[in-house]
Amino acid sequence: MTRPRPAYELDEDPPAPVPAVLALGSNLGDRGEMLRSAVRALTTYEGVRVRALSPVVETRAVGGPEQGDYLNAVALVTTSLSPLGLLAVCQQVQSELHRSRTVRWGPRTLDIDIITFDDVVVSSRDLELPHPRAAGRAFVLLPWSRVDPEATLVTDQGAERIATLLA
Ligand code: PH2
Ligand code: MG
Ligand code: MG
Repeated sequence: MTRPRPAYELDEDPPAPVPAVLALGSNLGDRGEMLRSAVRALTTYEGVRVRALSPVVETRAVGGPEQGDYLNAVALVTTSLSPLGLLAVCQQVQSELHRSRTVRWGPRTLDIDIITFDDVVVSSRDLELPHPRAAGRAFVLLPWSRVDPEATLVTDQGAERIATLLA
């Protein structure tokens, strides 16, 4: 199946604001305050509107070394930024909040990942959309399903309802 190409490139702003889904996680320090600060910081960016927030869920760490439980949440946003522009905002918020993470998959004060960006499906060196591991991650799907029960995610098997993926 060939998909229509998105009307814009990874570094090109969409012609009108588009929906995107962000996943937030923290398992170091004051985890709840870290997630709240992250959302507050996101709202200060001109090109990003936070539309809805999921409940915060506590989850066992998946992968990596032995580490503490995470608090995870999902934010539904609309953005007038390009995919790479939104990624830069996520990275800037992480560094504004002094993200600390020493090992890949290891404990971190804050992680913000783009899960979906409009209907863009792309695999580039800088960014993969949708997030390549989201479909298998309950710590993303569970909070997402709480804030948007009807959401779907494009996987290798095509678009799947996240409720189905979660089950
Ligand atoms: N993030 C990871 C690896 N493992 N586990 C949970 N429960 N929550 C996370 O946010 C998480 C993880 C890498 O980003
Ligand atoms: Mg992550
Ligand atoms: Mg990340």
